[in-house]
Amino acid sequence: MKSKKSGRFTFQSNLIQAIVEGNYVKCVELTNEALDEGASPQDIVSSGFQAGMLIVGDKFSAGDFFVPDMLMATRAVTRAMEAILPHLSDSEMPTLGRVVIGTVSGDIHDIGKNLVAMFLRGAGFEVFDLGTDVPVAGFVTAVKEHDPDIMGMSALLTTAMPSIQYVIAALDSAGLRSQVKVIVGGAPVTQRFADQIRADGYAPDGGAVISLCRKLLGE
Ligand code: B1M
Repeated sequence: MKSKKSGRFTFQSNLIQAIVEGNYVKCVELTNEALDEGASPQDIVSSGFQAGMLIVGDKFSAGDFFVPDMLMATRAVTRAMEAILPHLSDSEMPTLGRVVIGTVSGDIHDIGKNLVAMFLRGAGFEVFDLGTDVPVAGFVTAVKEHDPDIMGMSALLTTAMPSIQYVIAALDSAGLRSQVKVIVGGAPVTQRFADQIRADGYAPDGGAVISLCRKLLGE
């Protein structure tokens, strides 16, 4: 699956092009082909989905793409995500732990968060997905309701990153902070930021989230 010459996956450039063009039919077709040829869901996500969306974002920043272009690319990746789903889930697996996840207040980006939730479910975690633009109180209530081992917050907008801190402060005030491990992620989020706000962990992608959660639960 990896070309010896470049070290790149052979599906990569075509899949990236299909995402940038917002061609969801092609995107699903190429994802299925990559899976048939033995690429792992993690490879497809990082070398394809994330790489393609990075270009879409750059084009948006440069003024070459507009919101409808981003939405077409979103549709393409969302459809392709459905294709990798059966390759992740295994309902026979015992539950490794309970995770509550959501995109923080002010932010409606959900592709990465959905992928993280899919990866976690596939790895055997029970996941409660709170959706997007989740208010601070929504996270606190979910911790009370679901008693999760881990609570994950995703942010794609730099302007939404402070919400993560507010949630951690609210968990503290509610006396819940020590009961749950808090993990954070999303394109602008870094390990440094996670350390600054005293989160328990940071993961750069869906694959890394699984090992992080297992580590936090002492697996
Ligand atoms: Co928006 N957007 N967007 N957008 N958008 C970004 C984030 C941006 C970087 C684009 C750019 O300008 N280059 C920019 C933010 C700039 C900034 O904050 N500094 C931006 C902007 C400005 C905006 C609007 C303000 C545009 C406008 O309206 N003028 C607006 C804001 C809306 C809002 O949220 N209030 C907006 C809207 C949208 C759409 C609705 C059109 C659409 C989102 C659709 C959807 O999500 N359903 C959209 C999109 C698609 C993007 C880009 C192009 C792609 C995001 C994406 O899906 N990436 C994005 C550019 C970019 O990020 N490169 C951009 C693919 C995905 C697989 O990766 O989400 O990073 P990612 O997730 C990864 C990891 O980060 C990690 O694992 C995932 C899988 O490997 N991860 C976690 C994610 N969450 C995690 C949680 C964890 C651990 C790991 O633990 C809990």
